[in-house]
Amino acid sequence: MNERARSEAVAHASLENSAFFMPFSANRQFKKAPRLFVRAEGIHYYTPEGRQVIDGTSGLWCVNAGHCRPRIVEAVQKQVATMDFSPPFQMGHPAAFEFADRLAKLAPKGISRVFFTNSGSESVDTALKLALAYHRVRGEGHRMRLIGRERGYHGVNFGGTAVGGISGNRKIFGALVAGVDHLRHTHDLARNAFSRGQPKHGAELADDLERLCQLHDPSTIAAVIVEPVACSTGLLVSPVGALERLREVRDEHRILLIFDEWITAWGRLGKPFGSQFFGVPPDLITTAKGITNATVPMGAVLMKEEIYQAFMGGPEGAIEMPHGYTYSSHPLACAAGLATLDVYEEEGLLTRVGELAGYWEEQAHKLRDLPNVIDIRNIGLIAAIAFAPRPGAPGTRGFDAHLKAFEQGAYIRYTGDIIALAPPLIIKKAEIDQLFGIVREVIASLA
Ligand code: PXG
Repeated sequence: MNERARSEAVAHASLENSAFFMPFSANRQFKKAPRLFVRAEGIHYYTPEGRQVIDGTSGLWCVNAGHCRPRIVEAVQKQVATMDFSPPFQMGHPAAFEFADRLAKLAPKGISRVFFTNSGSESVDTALKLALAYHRVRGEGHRMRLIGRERGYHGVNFGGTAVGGISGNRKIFGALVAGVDHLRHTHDLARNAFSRGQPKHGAELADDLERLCQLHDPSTIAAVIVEPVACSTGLLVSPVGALERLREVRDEHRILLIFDEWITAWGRLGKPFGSQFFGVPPDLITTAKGITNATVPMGAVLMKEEIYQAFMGGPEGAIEMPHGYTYSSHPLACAAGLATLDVYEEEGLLTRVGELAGYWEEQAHKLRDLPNVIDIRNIGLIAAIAFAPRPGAPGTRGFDAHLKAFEQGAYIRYTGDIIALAPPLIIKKAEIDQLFGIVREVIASLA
């Protein structure tokens, strides 16, 4: 056994019976042949045997400034040695207020208040509860229905699973939450294959919101939640005009529009938030991830001033929002978040994609000539490549691409027969070439 094989064997020997029940993973398959990372720096991961792997998906779409940035690492180290935890209910620590104020400055106009959570899933469930409670405190408690979109992903808590539209994530969890309905998804390969940026066709599908308002009566609807760009389901960019249409229906029926910006925020589209990129203002934004460069888990719900103010009408000593998490505004997360904003600002990362997106798009669409490629779509610093499924074995081409890429030095996400790329925003043009070079070889070698 050579040195590399031995160290891999040692690293893997003990995993097959490990107690760890891995999330969203094929546990038995993985534990037989694990793929492990032990170190990360910049745009690279390193395996136990020291192999360098380009991070083609920013971890899970979250390490926007690249890995182990010294400024963020030092801020967290300093904080953990100074104050590890502070209770967030009826107590506070200064960094939480400072961080919220800095986030509010980056947010779209009119969005001025911030509620902290620890993940995207918690942000979504928090936003849905805020929407229901907002209507209730304004005397419109009959607005109880929540609308999501087919193929949408809004995390894994009960509310997010219910408004989510990926059937595989819903079907084994019972009835979920009552009073939820869904818009149709906007994926239309026949009309939109190989779109660059927003697809041209499909805005009319957003008319579903008006249809559902008429079906249920607008006065029963609290909120609609969509991802401006649905990423988990394989990159579905909202077609030209679709988000605007949702906004019009929102204006007409006074329902709340929630954009789930777990991925589209933090510079991924070349603006701090995707809603600024699309020019469509929502009422609430849910986010997580890039908020701390994923160094410490954190999420947030950002909301319009009038939503916050609606809760401020009762007696001053009353708790306005009976909701929150023990780790909301955790000191380590706030320290990581403040340092992350410093890095974003100093390096211009929240707008850098504006310069890079054209080059990225060109390189992505060059893969069109490869066998089995049925679609390439992109926006900002994201691209997805869809393969024709193997007859009788859907999903296996996507998984094989993921495995082969890992062997050849690139970490890429896959969902079914679609691979997704979204590298850290610090990536250089030569590294983009290198990433697409590996992806080209991988696709060419796929049977
Ligand atoms: N909303 C959106 C839009 C998301 O994409 C969540 C909420 C949930 O976030 P948390 O932090 O609770 O996981 C997400 C998460 C992938 C992938 O590869 C996507 C997510 C998570 C893991 C993998 O597509 N999205």
